[in-house]
Amino acid sequence: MASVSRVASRILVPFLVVLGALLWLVLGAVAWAMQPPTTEQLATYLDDASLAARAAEARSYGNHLMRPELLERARFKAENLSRQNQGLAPLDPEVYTPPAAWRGMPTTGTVKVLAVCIAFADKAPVTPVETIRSKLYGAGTGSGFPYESLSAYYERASYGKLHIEGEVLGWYTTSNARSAVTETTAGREELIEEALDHYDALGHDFSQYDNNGDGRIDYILVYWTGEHGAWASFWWGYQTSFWATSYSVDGKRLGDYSWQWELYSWPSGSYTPLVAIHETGHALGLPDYYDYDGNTGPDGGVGGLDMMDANKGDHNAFSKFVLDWLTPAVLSRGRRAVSLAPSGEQPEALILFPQADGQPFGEYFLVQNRWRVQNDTPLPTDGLTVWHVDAQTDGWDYLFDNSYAGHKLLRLMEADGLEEIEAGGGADAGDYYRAGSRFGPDTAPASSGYDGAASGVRIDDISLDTVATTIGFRAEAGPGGLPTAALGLLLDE
Ligand SMILES: [Ca+2]
Ligand SMILES: [Ca+2]
Ligand SMILES: [Ca+2]
Ligand SMILES: [Ca+2]
Ligand SMILES: [Zn+2]
Repeated sequence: MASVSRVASRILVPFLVVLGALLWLVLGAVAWAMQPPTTEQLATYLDDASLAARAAEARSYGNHLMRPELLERARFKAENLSRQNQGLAPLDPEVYTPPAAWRGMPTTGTVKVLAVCIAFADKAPVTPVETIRSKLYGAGTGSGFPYESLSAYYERASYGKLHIEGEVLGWYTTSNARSAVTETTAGREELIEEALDHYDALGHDFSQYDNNGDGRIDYILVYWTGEHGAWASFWWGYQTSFWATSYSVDGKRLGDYSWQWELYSWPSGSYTPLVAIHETGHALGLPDYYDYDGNTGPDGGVGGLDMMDANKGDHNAFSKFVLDWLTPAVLSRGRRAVSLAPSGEQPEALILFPQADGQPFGEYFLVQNRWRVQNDTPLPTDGLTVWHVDAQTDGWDYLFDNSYAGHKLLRLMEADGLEEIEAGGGADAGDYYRAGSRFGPDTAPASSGYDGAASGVRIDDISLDTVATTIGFRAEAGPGGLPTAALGLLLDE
């Protein structure tokens, strides 16, 4: 009994702290992808000792891992950055083209996604379909910026590279009570197929949602009415893929889909696209950056400071790099004056890449200007965020993730030196590098690699231009790096 509660409290405490951080959220703590448990649910699961099994269920969905296709693409791009840095010709694009079967929703261009709204004989919907359509693909209803609309958010996040369009089908109401649905993967898929067959019979063209032409519909958002169930249970919110290969509609099989409530507190509340914005991040291939399990691996995720952590602000520059929305400048050797525009507005970031000569897709520091503009408007302050990325792979997956690995794939360096996130706490304004802050071998935290060796990376002389919203600073990369060449855009000396 004592050991059960000790294990449980090691899981519980970080979750509670993260839930506290969620109080930042405009729309409440109800909107993660594998949506996290509430404090009330945690108390129940501690009482009945079911928490570990539920955490295992959450892990089984795999939402904490990056899509392999993004991985391959990111590795290819990082290697080319390294080659560019050395004055070498770029690699043949064919060399690293991932298998077609790995492809998911395209990350650039015009992409059509489908939302299907399913109601039950005993659970009537509350939200008009027109409202959902406007908040997914239109201008929203004027409130909730920057989460007013799925497509508007991604238009900003991608600097106009990703245009999300689509359709909402609904409400389709089943002839039976919701309790007639079999609460298994097969039962879930049969329900979705029933709704799709209904609209197919009415003449809807589903082939338009196979944007990449691989024979599978890229991404469907499934909304359902009624009360939510227990955390990580059937009637909860998560993202997964179709198992059934026998089903097709208009010649297309089904691919990824997210499964979520119409309203968390159904029949109360009002619909928001915030969950859809996070889930679409998964459909694009991004992982969750929050910590699923305070009992294993590193703690604290990115402290809530990301759309793929606590549904907060913009996607970070690492995510945007792997999604092809920005290409960072790279400084591998020497000391340079750098000026960065806000990453909420301009596709700019800087990689301090001390291992560019040895492991081009290894470990590095990534710097971006997080001025409170566009999707970053809700963040706590203006300044630089510095990420410690360890994107080494085993040829298939990243070796590191933010839940279970030996250290994080993506770690926010805390300028205040308090290491609160690593203790399961939240990110805050103190974690931004602003005028007077420094980052280097002699600061806390230091710019060491995960092996403990000095990287030679320094950031200092930071100044914020409140008119231009740019941030100037001096950056220094390790002495062992390679010369920086042909990257004059951000590096002015
Ligand atoms: Ca059809
Ligand atoms: Ca497809
Ligand atoms: Ca963990
Ligand atoms: Ca801190
Ligand atoms: Zn998620």
